[in-house]
Formats: sequence, C-alpha cells, structure tokens
Amino acid sequence: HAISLSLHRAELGPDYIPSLPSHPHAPTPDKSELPVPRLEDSVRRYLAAQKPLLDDEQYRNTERIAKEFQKGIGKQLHQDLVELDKKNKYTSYISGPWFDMYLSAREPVVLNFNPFICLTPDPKEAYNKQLLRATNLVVSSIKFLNSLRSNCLRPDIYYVNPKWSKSRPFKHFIRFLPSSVAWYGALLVNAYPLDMSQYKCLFNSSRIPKLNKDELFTNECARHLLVMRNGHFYIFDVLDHLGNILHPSEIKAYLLYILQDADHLPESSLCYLTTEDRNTWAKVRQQLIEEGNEENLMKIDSAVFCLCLDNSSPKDDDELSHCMLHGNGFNRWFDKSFSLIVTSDGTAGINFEHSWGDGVAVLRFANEVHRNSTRHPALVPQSALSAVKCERLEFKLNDSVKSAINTARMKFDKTKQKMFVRQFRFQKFGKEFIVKQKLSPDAVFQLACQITAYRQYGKMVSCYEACSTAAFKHGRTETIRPTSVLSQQCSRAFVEERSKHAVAELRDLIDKCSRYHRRLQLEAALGRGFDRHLFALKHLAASKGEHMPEFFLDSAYQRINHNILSTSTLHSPAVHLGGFGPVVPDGFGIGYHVFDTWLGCNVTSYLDKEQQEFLSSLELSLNDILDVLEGNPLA
Ligand code: BUJ
Repeated sequence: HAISLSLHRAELGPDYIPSLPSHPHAPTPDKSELPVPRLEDSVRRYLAAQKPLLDDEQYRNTERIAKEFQKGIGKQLHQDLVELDKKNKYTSYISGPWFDMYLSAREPVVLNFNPFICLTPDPKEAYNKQLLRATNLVVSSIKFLNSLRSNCLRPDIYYVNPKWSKSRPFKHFIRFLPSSVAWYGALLVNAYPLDMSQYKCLFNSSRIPKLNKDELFTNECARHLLVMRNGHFYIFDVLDHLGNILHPSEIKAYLLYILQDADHLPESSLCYLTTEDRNTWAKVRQQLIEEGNEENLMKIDSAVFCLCLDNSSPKDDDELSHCMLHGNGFNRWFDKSFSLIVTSDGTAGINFEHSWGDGVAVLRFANEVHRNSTRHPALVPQSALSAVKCERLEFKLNDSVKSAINTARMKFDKTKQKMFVRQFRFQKFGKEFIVKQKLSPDAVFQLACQITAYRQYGKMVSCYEACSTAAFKHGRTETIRPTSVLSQQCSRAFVEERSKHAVAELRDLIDKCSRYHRRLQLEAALGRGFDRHLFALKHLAASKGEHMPEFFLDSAYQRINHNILSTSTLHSPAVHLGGFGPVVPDGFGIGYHVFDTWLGCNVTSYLDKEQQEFLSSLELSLNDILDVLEGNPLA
C-alpha cells in the first residue's frame, strides 16, 4: 500500500521541474535534511499566494511590508534560523516549532485537532463481530508494536518508480543497508525512505495537559492495554515481561469480561475532561492527582494504546464520522496517542492525537493492522471462551472534580451538537478520466473547491492542503496553497463570465491551474513551501521576546492563516472514511480522495446551511469542469 498523504509523486511530470528555483545556492534536499528555503523564495511564494486574496491596494501594502521584512528584520531572523538549524543536525528546523504549536494550543484537542480514519470492514462477514474484530485488531496492533521495537519494521518508502523499487530484490537490498546509508541506497533507485521517528510516540504515549503548554509522555516499559467501555476504564497486560503477546483467546476472554462487566454508565465519567480546553483540564488533573489518582492516571497514560468498545452501531457514514471524530465523550481518552474504536457492529476506526505525529505514520499503522488482521486473523469466529476478570480503574472524585466533569460534559455536548458532517460523492468521473485528460486528479478536485468557494463567497478565500514532508528527517507537513491567481481567473470565468469564454479557453485555464498546482505539490513535498518557513521565523521572533515584526501583524498575514477550507487527502484500501474538524469557526474541514472512477469528500462544519450550499455548489463546479473537459460549452 503506497502511502499518499498528499505525498505527491514526483512522477507528476518533468515538464515543470525546470520551473523550480534554479539559483545556484537554492537549497536542495541534500541527504534527508529538510531545507530551510531561501527567504526571497518564501516571500515570493507568500506574495503569490496572497495576490488572489487581496485587492490592489491591500496587495501593495502587504507587498511593501513583505519586502521590508525580507531586507530588514526577516533577514536577521532567517540567518538566525539557518544558524540554529546548522547546530541542530539531529532534527529539522520545523520539528521544535511545530511541537510547540500543537502543545501550546489551548483549545480542546477533540474537534480542533484529532482526526480520524475509519477502516474498511473485514471482507469475511463473520469476522466483523465486535469482540472478535477487536481481539484480532489488538493482536495485529501488538504485532506491529513488536516489529517496531525489534527494528523489524520495513522502512516507509515513497516510491517514485514503484515497479522496480517495490520489487523483492530492492526490498532485500534496502533491508540490509545500515540505516545511516539506507537513504542513499534508496535514492539510487528513486525511492525515498520516509522519516520514521514519529513511531516512537505511537505506543505507550499520551499528551499530558499542563498549564500553558502540554507535554508528550511515553513509557515503553508498560505492557498493559487500556480498554474503555461505557465510560469505565479497564487494564490488562497484553505483553509478558519478555515482550510476548498474550494468547489471543486470553485477550478475547478479558474483553468479554469487560463487555459483561461495564453494563451501566458511571455516575461521572472522567473522559469528558479530555474534551476540555487544555488549561482547565490541566488544573483539574492536578486536583485528581492530589486526591490520590496519580497511579491510575499513569496507567492510562502509559497503556500501549486505548481500545474503545463502543455500545452503539452507527447507521450511516454521517453517524460513523461523528462516532469516530468525537463520539459521545464518555468512552474516549482523547489525549491518548491513538484510540482504536470498535462499535457494536464491529466497525473499526482510529482517532488520533495530532501533536506527536501525522497522517502518514497513522496510515501505515492502520494499513498493516488491517492487512494482518484480515489476512492472518489471530482468532476464527468459532473459538470458544469464558470471561476472565481484569482490573477496573476506580477513581476518587471530590465534588470539585465532579462539577468540573459536569461542566466539561455540558460544554462538549453543546459543541458536538453544532458540528455537522456530510459526505459528498461525485460518480461521473475519477482519477482514470482525469489522468487521460493529462491533468492532475488532486489539482482538479482542488480547483473544483476553489470555484465552489468563489461562487459561495464572491471572492477567493484562504485554503490549505496538507502535504507530508516525511521524506526528510523529522519532517512534518508543508502547506500547499491551492488559491492562486490562476485559480482566481478560472473561478471568475466559471462563475461570473460563463458566457464570455470559448470552451477551449476554459480548458486552457484548467490546464494552467493543474500544472501550477502540480508544481506547488512538488515544491511542498520537497520542503519548498512558504508556510513552515515563515512560521518558524515567527516562532523564533516570539521566542526572542522582542516585539513581533510588522510582517506577522499584517492583517493579510492573519487572513491567509484563517483557513476557510482546510483540506487533506489520503488513500488506502484499508480506509473507508476519514475526517477532521474545521480549523476556524466559519470554515470547513474537508477530507477527500479522487478514486479511480469517482471522487468524494467528508466535510465538517459548524455552519449547517453554508455546508449544504458548499456541497451542492461543488457538484455544479464538477459538472462544469466535466462539460469543459468533454468539449461542451457551459450549460
Ligand atoms: O497539515 C497538517 O500539518 C496536518 C493536517 C491538519 N489538518 C487536518 C487540519 C489538515 N492533518 C492531516 O492532514 C491528517 C488528516 C488525516 C485524516 C484525513 C482524512 C482523509 C479522508 C479520505 C477519505 C475520504 C473519502 C470520502 C468519501 C465520501
């Protein structure tokens, strides 16, 4: 399963590679170090992304501010950043600031940060029963953990030429290369091993709420699994002290006990606290510790992961998305690095905390666990068993904590009710058709979103597409900015000037947008966007404690970072659905994929009417694009 969290293939076309900066000192992705872009490149890219969002006067002002920044304070900050980066050879320039960004955010992690992916059902119907599927998924997850710990996990590889580099001889070759040179070995055949440093926080890890900035905690020595059922916490060891996995039937017996034992909701479920804003939660956690609950909290934080055995069966993909994205709040521990959720009807998904890692790592884990549990299930449907008792964590809750839980519950219930999730499916074309048209599938979907937003708002709005930079050591993500002068021209033509343009002209505009988008994708995957660079400079300026440069205070800078459309795509046969919340109150969270013969997205928003309008307008935009690609005038 090739991993493709917007890690767009470099095969996308040598046609636009020459248009990448060809300055002799332009940073190249030497070894696997994430390059700090040149400041003038970042400013140029920033201004290009700002242009469609501003009127002439605003643009001139922002251009002036940016140029002054480039020549003045920005130049100094950039030099300092480059120096710092040189000193910190063991990591990337973005790693620290990015952890800070996540861990300092005070908003609740649920809905604001934690995404979800939902697994496709086991193709064998009888294996989709809750208890059996949960057991098989737990066993496969622990197998993954063991491979990781014993360094047997094959490196994640981004294949530029999948035919050769996915072949057996290559896999053999790369496996026996020492890790320090594996990158070069892979480079020889145009395959890029991805950074795997994030995996160390996949298991036995939690985000711990602290005043003003949270901390990440990992305890690899812990051997127990955390299981949640009806708001109760249970633990049992899934590994023995030698690291052997418990027999699958024993795991199943414990899970059966839990299903039988947790037959009612607790008076007060601690889980709601993980839905709180982080400072509130940090304070209540301190009270919990003072009341003598530290050991229990440690058991939660250090557990290999959290298994949520839900007591509901979502009836459609809307309900499923709600269930996996936020659930009802009492059967989740949102601070856990990830939770494996299995509903009553055996549907499984993963909700993950985002600070420690990105979609690429979680997707790899999901793929392997899905594959292993469906191809080599640990248990078959008929296995007989009886329940085996395990420890239930009991907490001492004083009135103040109970009242904090109650407040958290009311807040969470209110917020989750305001969140609308809708899926959209467009069946008239998909990747095959788009590729035949010599266009980029991702670019076409993004262009459709641009046209749609233009129709809805009467102007271009800020848009974000996540792109992995895991090809670099401690790489995280870069932003692709699908809003450009070209997408603006195209949107205008499709929305306001429908009768003005010949089909050939419209087709030409689509072509140009597609080429430009592909270039932005490649630049971003190579660490040559502008967002992370500017973010790191801002972070540096803030850490110096001096006054913030005008550049970052410019309202246009604030606006481009108020992403009305926040988008992300990933694909794998193991994934049925995925999604995340909007990043601004008036925006949309759009998880999408262009499949072979159709395309679709899962959209979240706090604005019901606007969301419906967006989706019906998206249909119009895609129909328009199809008309043009088929050579028909716009209807
Ligand atoms: O950009 C970043 O640094 C990380 C981003 C942040 N944000 C979500 C805000 C964009 N994180 C990710 O991109 C991870 C997202 C993981 C979930 C992606 C879901 C994709 C769904 C694909 C399937 C949709 C099919 C729908 C069919 C109806």
